[in-house]
Amino acid sequence: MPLDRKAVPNDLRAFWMPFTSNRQFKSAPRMLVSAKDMHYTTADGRQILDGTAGLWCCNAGHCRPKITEAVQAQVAELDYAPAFQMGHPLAFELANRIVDIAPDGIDHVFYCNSGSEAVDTALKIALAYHRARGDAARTRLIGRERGYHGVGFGGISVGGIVNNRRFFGSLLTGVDHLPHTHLPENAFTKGQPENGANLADELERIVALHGADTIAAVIVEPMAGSTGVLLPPKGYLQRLRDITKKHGILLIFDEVITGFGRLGSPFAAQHFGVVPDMITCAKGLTNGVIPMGAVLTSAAIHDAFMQGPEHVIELFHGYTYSGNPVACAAGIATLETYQDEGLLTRAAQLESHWQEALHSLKGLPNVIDIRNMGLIGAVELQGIDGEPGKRGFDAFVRAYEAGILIRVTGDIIAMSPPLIISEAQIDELIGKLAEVLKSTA
Ligand code: PXG
Ligand code: PLP
Repeated sequence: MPLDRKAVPNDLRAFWMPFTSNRQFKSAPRMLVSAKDMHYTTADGRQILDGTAGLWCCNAGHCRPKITEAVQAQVAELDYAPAFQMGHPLAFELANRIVDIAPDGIDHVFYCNSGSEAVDTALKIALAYHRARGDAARTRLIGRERGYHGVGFGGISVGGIVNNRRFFGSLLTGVDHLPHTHLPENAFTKGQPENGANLADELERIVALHGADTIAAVIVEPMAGSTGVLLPPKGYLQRLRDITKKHGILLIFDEVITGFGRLGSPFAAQHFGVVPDMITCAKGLTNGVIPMGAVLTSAAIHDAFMQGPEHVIELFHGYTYSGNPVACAAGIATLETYQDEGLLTRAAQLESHWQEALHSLKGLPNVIDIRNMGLIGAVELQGIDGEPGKRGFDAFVRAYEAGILIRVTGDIIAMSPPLIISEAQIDELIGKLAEVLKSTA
């Protein structure tokens, strides 16, 4: 008998769900069974407008034919090839295509399987790079408060989220943090905030404390998505670049969310006109269809490793699934879809409509801030005293019932729809959210 994919399981116990309130979910499941373009279909047959591109990853929308067909063909042609000491053509082709759309000065691609792995890979490359150049004392890593860099030990160490410190022990040593850039005086700013570029100068303080010659790298999200859409003040990223360069410190942009068109350029680095030494990416690289991440590096970093006897492995790092053929096929078809449909710059065209729609929510009950950039938006709600996250979570559940998918981080609603969204669908998304906010007052 063919598998009935629409059948809803009646035993939900075995699957321990990630970043989920498992008991709440299992008491009232939100089950998705199919997807097409801008919509999910639920197990009870409802259409849900996707306001989050899955988890910030389906930038071209869902079940796009070119990607589906490429994956189907590849899995039947070459399912897997060993990643170490062996190669297959698609891995090279995809790397070249990524470099083609990357900022000038970014020339090499190291594959992994997720954003978390990309972050840990980039941190390891930074340490090994300095060592390869005879600068082995540079071992410190600098992150930022409220940074999210995935769930590996490296990523949670440079990240700035209290729950990771509370639950998972002492983490990596030799890590310090910049202050976050989220200032109350920037509330309700449309687009990039004016105040706060000077927060980058805190790096000078950290350098003065530890000594530049002990610091390997600074890692930041050019725009912090996961902890509630925290925007970089005007001039901030340029200042970080200037200070890192002055002190020989590598700058890593974690573009797991901002990569692949989210801000209206292929990468945020291009949008802000600031080129880091490394970029981490994942998510939109394969439109979320097959897990894949990557670290993009400058030639200077890559070339520093290419020395010594030729049979020796230059970088002692890699994953069983680095450059998996099916993931590469998905990546190539994804980049073609982005290019065919102009999606890597479409957010720039939609930005003003998106911004005005979003800011029309100002004045609704409990709305204390609205932030936007590219095709990303956040609506911050006043938390309920003694029950942080409750108002946000209620809004999320009601939104799902109303037919829209949003994300919440505590009491902050975040949205990042597929880049194929129409202006009418933006109006529908924001209109339904307005009704939800009125009803959760
Ligand atoms: N870095 C950044 C900047 C991210 O946003 C990761 C690393 C980790 O990627 P993986 O593929 O290991 O999850 C992320 C992931 C949300 C949300 O709704 C954000 C992420 C993942 C899931 C949900 O804010 N960001
Ligand atoms: N654990 C064991 C026992 C392994 O043999 C391997 C890989 O061979 C790994 C972990 C790492 O797995 P991956 O390469 O998929 O990250």
